Amino acid sequence: MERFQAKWKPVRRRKRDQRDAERFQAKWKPVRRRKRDQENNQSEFSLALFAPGADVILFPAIDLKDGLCVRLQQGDMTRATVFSRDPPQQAHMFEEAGFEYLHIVDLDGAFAGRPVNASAIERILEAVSLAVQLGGGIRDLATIESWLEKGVTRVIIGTAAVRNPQLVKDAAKAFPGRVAVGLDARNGKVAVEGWAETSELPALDLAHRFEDAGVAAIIHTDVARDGMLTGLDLDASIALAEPISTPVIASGGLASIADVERLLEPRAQKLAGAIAGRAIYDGRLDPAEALRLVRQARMRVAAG
Ligand code: AMZ
Repeated sequence: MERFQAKWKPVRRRKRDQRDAERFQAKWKPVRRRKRDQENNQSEFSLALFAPGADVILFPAIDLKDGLCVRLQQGDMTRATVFSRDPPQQAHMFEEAGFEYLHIVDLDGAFAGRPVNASAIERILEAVSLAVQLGGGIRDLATIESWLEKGVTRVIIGTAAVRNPQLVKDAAKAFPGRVAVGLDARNGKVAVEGWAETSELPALDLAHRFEDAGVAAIIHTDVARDGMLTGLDLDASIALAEPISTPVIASGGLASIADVERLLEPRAQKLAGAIAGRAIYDGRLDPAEALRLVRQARMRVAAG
């Protein structure tokens, strides 16, 4: 940790100077973006969203390939369907539909090991005031810090959580509540590098690895189901969530309102939410109906 601080302090100071300069420009920032920045800076914001049992969040997904919104099948870049050529407009539609938290993946970034669709992501951040979690190609602290400063609510670390677990621990400590782990499972093992590779690491081991690190959430994706509309594998996500205290978000295969109903059943109460992709884009899941169920469930929890 000391070495980490020594290495990162000067960068932080530089960033702070930069931030001071930016304050002068703050009044020129679009109102929407300022609202989200404020919320992100209230450190309890994302933590409160994940108080156990208090909330379930349905995240609409925007996966970016070559600057466009696509859905893949099982993470295969050769099986991509373009659903929108205008990512900010897509994000705006999700905001208008009533979603509160976007899930964005820089697919080219996940393969390249560095951000590739940064300009599309920055335009999304300017266009909406939704909270945003972002993954794909985030492999070092400088990239994490830079995205958080640009208004991303929390970053998702996938490959580096396997290859460089210390990064997750350092980042979670430096940015409490703002670091999530992407746990992409193929046959029980963790997939990395855009899912082009499968590591030897069992998914359950990765979940346990960060138990004390202060990670905000684990996003558990079943690679075989992703984009296939087969239904979520809630059993697997619940089994992963049961022995750990980190909130788990289920992903991969969400197909219809039935998945949302099952997510809200008492047996799934350890789950903090789910990601919806293709089902929204091709009209199988009506956002209004899904969000109504989520809100009803919240009111039930609030009423005790
Ligand atoms: O669909 C894919 N091929 C894919 C995908 N959706 N590959 C990676 N990802 C997502 C993970 C996680 O959110 O689900 O990218 C993120 C991990 O990126 P990285 O660069 O940290 O491994």
